[in-house]
Amino acid sequence: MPAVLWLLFGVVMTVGVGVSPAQATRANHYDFFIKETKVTRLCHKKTILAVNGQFPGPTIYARKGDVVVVNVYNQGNKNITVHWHGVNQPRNPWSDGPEYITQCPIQPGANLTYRIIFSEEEGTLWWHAHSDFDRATVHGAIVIHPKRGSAYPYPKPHKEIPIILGEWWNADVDKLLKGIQKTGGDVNISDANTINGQPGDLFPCSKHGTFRMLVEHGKTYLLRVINAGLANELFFAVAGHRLTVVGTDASYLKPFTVETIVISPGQTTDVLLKADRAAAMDGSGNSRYYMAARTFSTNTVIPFDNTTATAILEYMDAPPSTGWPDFPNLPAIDDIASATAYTTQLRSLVTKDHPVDVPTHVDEHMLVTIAINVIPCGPNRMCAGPKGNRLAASLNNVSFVNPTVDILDAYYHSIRGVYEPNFPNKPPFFFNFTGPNPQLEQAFTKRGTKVKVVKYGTVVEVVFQDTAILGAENHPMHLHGFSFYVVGRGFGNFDRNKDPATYNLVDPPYQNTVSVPKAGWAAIRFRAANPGVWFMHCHFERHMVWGMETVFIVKNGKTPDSKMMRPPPNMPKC
Ligand SMILES: *[C@@H]1O[C@H](CO)[C@@H](O)[C@H](O)[C@H]1NC(C)=O
Ligand SMILES: *[C@@H]1O[C@H](CO)[C@@H](O)[C@H](O)[C@H]1NC(C)=O
Ligand SMILES: *[C@@H]1O[C@H](CO)[C@@H](O)[C@H](O)[C@H]1NC(C)=O
Ligand SMILES: *[C@@H]1O[C@H](CO)[C@@H](O)[C@H](O)[C@H]1NC(C)=O
Ligand SMILES: *[C@@H]1O[C@H](CO)[C@@H](O)[C@H](O)[C@H]1NC(C)=O
Ligand SMILES: *[C@@H]1O[C@H](CO)[C@@H](O)[C@H](O)[C@H]1NC(C)=O
Ligand SMILES: [Cu+2]
Repeated sequence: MPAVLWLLFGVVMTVGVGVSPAQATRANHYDFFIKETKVTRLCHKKTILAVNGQFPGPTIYARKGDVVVVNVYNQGNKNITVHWHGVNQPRNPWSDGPEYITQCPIQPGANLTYRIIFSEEEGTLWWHAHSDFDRATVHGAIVIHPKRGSAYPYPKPHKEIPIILGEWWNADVDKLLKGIQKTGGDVNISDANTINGQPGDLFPCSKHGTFRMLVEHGKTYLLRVINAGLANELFFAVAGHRLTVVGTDASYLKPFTVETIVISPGQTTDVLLKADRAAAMDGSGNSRYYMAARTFSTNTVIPFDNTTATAILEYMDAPPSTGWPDFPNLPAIDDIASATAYTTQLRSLVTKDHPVDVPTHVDEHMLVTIAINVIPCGPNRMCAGPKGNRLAASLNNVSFVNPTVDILDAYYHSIRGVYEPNFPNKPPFFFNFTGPNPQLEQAFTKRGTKVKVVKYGTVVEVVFQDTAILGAENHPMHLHGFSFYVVGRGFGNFDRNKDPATYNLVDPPYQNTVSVPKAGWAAIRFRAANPGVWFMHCHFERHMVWGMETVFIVKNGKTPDSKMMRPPPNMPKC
């Protein structure tokens, strides 16, 4: 493409504006107006739901330990809720957000004040709609700076840039959901992966919007990378630059340097990038470098979005170069070995200021199998799932059914018949979970609204076990209300006699979303010292809609500060 045009567009294109900690001292109050907003991507004009007319939505800034108030006004045409992903919300499930789990939806014309109580989180998180598929467009970054007077455990970056990875559908996402609810079939793949809402200039009609990050030579930048996508784990890299990973899910890591990061829906990754390309300065090489995000698929048998989203890193003080920007080397779409090598490097920082508290004894062991399933078609229905059934998904062979009154309200007010307190600690029977060709009858699942009730302070270990039922693949499992230590991860069937010996109880990563490996397992530990009702679900949106989830109810403790807060006024009614 002609360089002159490029430069011309450059002036009007979105420029990555970083916010340094010093600038981020706004009042801790935000107004979110959710409404239909017209946008154009891939030459398609479309109306999406968006917050304050922005896509992605506004960034929330806080300091560690702050309380942030967000007034959400539903000026759209459908029910909605908002979730503050990765914020523990101690004692305050009321503001957590998942529809029919902790609240009834905010109906059109109504509003709700969310109180977001930050505690231990420091780094990057994000917020998103937690109803239907609306988080496809209703999402944004949460940046949590250290407390005033404390510093990052790494050299202060020159600027900080949120990099929100997402997915774009030309179709209306609401129609996608309605479609699968009708047919029982799978969701159409997205038309593009995106970086900060843009597919990038490799796509038609996408030059103007392509996200550009201007850098000065010699300076270091903090990229706050978020995977807000619905269906794709992603590889992300920046041509010509290595990335030093310093945090994930608002918790610091021992720094390590890589060419490519892997990030699952729900996860965040903070990376430092040093703008150190001398060639850019002497004009002998490029002054522009593509950053790129592409799907990491562990089940290429099913359709997946095989597109590459790009943005551009550009040296603002270098002579302009004329050619195409350099392109990063990304691992192959299905390169599980690369992804595993990356994930194995995640280790908590562990310093005096950032200690870990890994539970060494466990009160309650849970083995939770993950499966894609079917449910029988039923009369007079179209059934586009395998063998004329409807697709479903389960944990321990229970496919979760959303109630019509929220579970938190039912728990708090002792309303009977909304949920059953008997989510099982293990699958109904043991077989070679990861072996080939499970029997078709194993593909059927029970359905129910079963929750797991634990006493305050219980140390819970959950071993997630992927199964090969209707196809093994990675699953990004997310827990509300807690971060957890990912103490182990492996392939094959979890062996309770051998595998715990491989656990990392010294410096495991502290995350809110773990990618359970395809035909493998992941072990997490957390102390249930947060009373409330907390959702746990796969962060692949269609798996969640199919029922791959359950709920933890953590009972009140004995002291006042181990009891749930009282409900705020004006919780929406069902
Ligand atoms: C917000 O909702 C409350 C009822 O929950 C209502 O009283 C109030 O007027 C609403 N505020 C606005 C600005 O719409
Ligand atoms: C999904 O894709 C199929 C095949 O391309 C198409 O016929 C259908 O309209 C799409 N569904 C939606 C909701 O866009
Ligand atoms: C993905 O697309 C590229 C071309 O962009 C093609 O070479 C490759 O074979 C595709 N991969 C799959 C698994 O479809
Ligand atoms: C389970 O199946 C896998 C894949 O075929 C096989 O490698 C493994 O040995 C089996 N495990 C057991 C315990 O049979
Ligand atoms: C799950 O439950 C269904 C329905 O009861 C049953 O048919 C199926 O065999 C069970 N599958 C597994 C893997 O437990
Ligand atoms: C919106 O929420 C209300 C309250 O739960 C519910 O009665 C209604 O059916 C919902 N509307 C839709 C379209 O789901
Ligand atoms: Cu999943």
